[in-house]
Amino acid sequence: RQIVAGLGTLALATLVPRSLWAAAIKPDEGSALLVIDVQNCFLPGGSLAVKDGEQVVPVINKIAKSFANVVMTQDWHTPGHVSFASVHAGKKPFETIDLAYGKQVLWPDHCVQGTDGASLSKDLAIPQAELIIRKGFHKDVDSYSAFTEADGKTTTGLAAYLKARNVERVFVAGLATDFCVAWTALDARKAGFETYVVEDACRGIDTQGSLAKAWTDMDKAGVKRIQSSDIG
Ligand code: VGL
Ligand code: ZN
Repeated sequence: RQIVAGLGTLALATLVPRSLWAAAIKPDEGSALLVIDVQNCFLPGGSLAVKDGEQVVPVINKIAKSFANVVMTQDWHTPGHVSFASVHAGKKPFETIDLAYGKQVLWPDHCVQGTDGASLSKDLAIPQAELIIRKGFHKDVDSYSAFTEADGKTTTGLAAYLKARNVERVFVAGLATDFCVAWTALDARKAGFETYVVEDACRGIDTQGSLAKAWTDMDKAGVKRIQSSDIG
């Protein structure tokens, strides 16, 4: 009997769109959407363009309508930032170096403070967004995560902000899945938030296996992987 019921569920799950059988996730007052780094540098024509990055914008605009709380982040580097390959003699973008706080991937110059490349996409349509967290503004420390810089200890203040506003659940979307989205989601778990990553509202860079590793790490940490169609 149980086996028959199990097969029935399986058949239902494969034949009927998930949105019709899975309980929809309804963001409430205790939920926040974190929109990560949807900035010109990571979009087509940008210096660190993420493949198909522009495709996240309409998806994020749509799900944002379900959220009372939306926080956006902005990668915000000094000129000559330590994460730029251009400041390390003989190094090229996507190579790595060892810094005091650990391994650092080196990137093309991107998201320099005050430049057009650092601006949020003009196609984002989220007027209720309440806070923009800038990160990576210390010249010698990178910060993929919206919560904690790459030294593992300097906080951006985001966890305290969300807790002060009684947020218990965060939904993460944006660019790039395997760097700023993943690090943000992992830190959200460490800070005690129920954490969802909206897969189709993100795109990855995928260098040296980084995308598969990010999903494995997030899965292990209890991050829930969902689709935008699960929300509503
Ligand atoms: C990012 C690489 C360097 C990101 C930021 O937003 O994922 N990736 N800086
Ligand atoms: Zn960066």
